[in-house]
Amino acid sequence: MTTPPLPRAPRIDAVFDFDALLSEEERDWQQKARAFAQERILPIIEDDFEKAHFRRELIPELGAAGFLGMHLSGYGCAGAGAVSYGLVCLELEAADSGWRTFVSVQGSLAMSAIAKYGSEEQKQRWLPGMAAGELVGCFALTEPQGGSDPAAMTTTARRDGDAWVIDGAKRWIGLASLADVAVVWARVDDPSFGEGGQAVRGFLVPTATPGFTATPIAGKLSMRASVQCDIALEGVRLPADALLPGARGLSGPFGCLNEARYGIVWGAMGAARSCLEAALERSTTREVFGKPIGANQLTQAKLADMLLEVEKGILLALHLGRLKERGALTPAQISVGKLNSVREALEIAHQARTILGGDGITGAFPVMRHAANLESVRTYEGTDEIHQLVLGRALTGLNAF
Ligand code: TGC
Repeated sequence: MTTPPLPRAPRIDAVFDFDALLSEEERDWQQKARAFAQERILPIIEDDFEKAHFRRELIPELGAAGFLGMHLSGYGCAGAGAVSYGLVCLELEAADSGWRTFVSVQGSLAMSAIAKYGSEEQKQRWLPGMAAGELVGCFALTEPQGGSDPAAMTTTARRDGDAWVIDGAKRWIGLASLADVAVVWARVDDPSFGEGGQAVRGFLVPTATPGFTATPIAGKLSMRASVQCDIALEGVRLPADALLPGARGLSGPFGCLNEARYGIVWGAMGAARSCLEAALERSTTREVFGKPIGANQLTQAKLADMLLEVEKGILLALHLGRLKERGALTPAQISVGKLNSVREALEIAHQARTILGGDGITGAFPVMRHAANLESVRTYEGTDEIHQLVLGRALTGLNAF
């Protein structure tokens, strides 16, 4: 007797009519990013992850698609809405967190810093090339002793005549070894904060400047298809106009982190959706004990719980996106989204792996790659604990840092 064909898994995004909540322009961005992910990233990503290879030649293609700094206006940027940007993050991260991270570092961090705090000359010099993917930027905030407390920064910039001289070290800086320009945050003497006062200021450092060295961090078991670096800054001498005039104090870099964290709220749900799709497909195509594994109650309970969190996470992301478009999104709300999306995406990846059985640990499925990547996403842009404490402070009014 031949076994009848098993039913095909339905598309997850058809379960709720999420697309009905989007404008035509938003759906266009979603479709463009989904096509890019499927045609340009998915065919090569397992191999790149295995070989720890970053495929630099895709950068101009991301620029041509309009994804780089797409939420910014002017200077060659697309001027898209926050929801459109979020949908692009989701679709790219459904392929791999490394490529969503590229778009985040370039657009949400480096380009946002220049757009928010740069002079007109700085914007003209850097933004059009970065939007086109001809120039790459990085964002150097985190230091080797830890990333959670940027107020403990030790990198300094001092005046020497008309010049600035920067000394220090940064770690876990995405794209630094490929970058043309680094947005470097450093401590500067600032008498406006009283005698001996200091402020954190941002500098645009062309990476060809003597004294700037970026070294890719080897041995990563996560984000293997992207590049994170150590940076050494040894007597890096810059002209006076390297300073970003519009940022003074930690609210400068935090303003950019808000942008990147917002993208993660969406992006992590892309990784989660990809894991659920893999588990769902396997549930209807793999038989154990004479029936599809998806016919078992325990498997269905797992799938239902996964669906619940993907749908809730995407709806939360949409709500935050609409708030952002109204200019009403607060850092505490972003913390809710970042904490929830990454935590739930990781749980979904782990549950999906159990449904895939032994094959789930291989590169035949994207699930272990997503799980490994999400460990990085959980840590950067504010750990779970940082976001819990931001929310604890918002609830109690008491600072527990
Ligand atoms: P505090 O020192 O009291 O405040 C400093 C100033 O910053 C303001 N601020 C914010 N402004 C805008 N958005 C936010 N989310 C902000 N959070 C704080 C604050 O109002 C104050 O302004 P002002 O004008 O009064 O001076 O700091 P805090 O107590 O508010 O914050 C403490 C804490 C722990 C929440 C903060 O330090 C924090 O968020 N820590 C986590 C930092 C983090 O996410 N690090 C990872 C960065 S990831 C990275 O660098 C890699 S880039 C990605 C890559 O390259 O791959």
